[in-house]
Amino acid sequence: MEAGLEQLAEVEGTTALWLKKHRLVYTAATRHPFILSIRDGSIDLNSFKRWLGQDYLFVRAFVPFVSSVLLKAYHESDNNSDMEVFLSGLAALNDEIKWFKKEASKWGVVLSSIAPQKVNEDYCRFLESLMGPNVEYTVAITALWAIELVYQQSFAHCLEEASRTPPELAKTCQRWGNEGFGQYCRSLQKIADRRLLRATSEELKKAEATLLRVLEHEVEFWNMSQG
Ligand code: HMH
Repeated sequence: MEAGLEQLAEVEGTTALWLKKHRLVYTAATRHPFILSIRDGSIDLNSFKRWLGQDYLFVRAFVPFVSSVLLKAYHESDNNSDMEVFLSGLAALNDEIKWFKKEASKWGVVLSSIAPQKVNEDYCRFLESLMGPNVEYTVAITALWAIELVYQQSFAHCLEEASRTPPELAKTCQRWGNEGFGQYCRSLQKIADRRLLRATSEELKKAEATLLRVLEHEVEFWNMSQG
């Protein structure tokens, strides 16, 4: 990294700098029309149901990805507490999968008969590409942080004072928009920033490119859900 940027990274954090640098795609991912339609109450419930079924499949692929990050932390991390952050993430995902099943039955969505759409398959394949032992811990934690951040920022937006989120979707928004999940995202960000400060320029390049790919996949996922 250049000298000036390096100092800025220490103060602000590399991840915050990257979000500023890539704010167009970041905003596209966190203020997507699908999310805005939840927020203003105009959401088409078929879109919501499509999102619900597809996201259940995504989360099933996301669990092994988070496990792979935990495994990397066990082998590579310079900080003991990283592993505990991922373990709490996995515990939350256990709860989340149960929630998806309950929510799906409430909406009459039959999870066992849902086929992944191509956009979802592409995203899951991308996750798989990040699971291998050849992918650095720093790159993987950057991806994990970004994936969680998009949902946290998106759904928190639907819970703000001025929002008109339909009551039957409030629980969904709280799942990712609640303060505890916000705290989890900040823990992930802190780990990512700590690692990025010590990363080689090669790793930095890979991590930044991975962040961009995540944001693009997230935009595509919302597009797919909206239909
Ligand atoms: C597509 N991105 C997608 N689904 C999720 N459940 C999350 C992020 C956050 O867990």
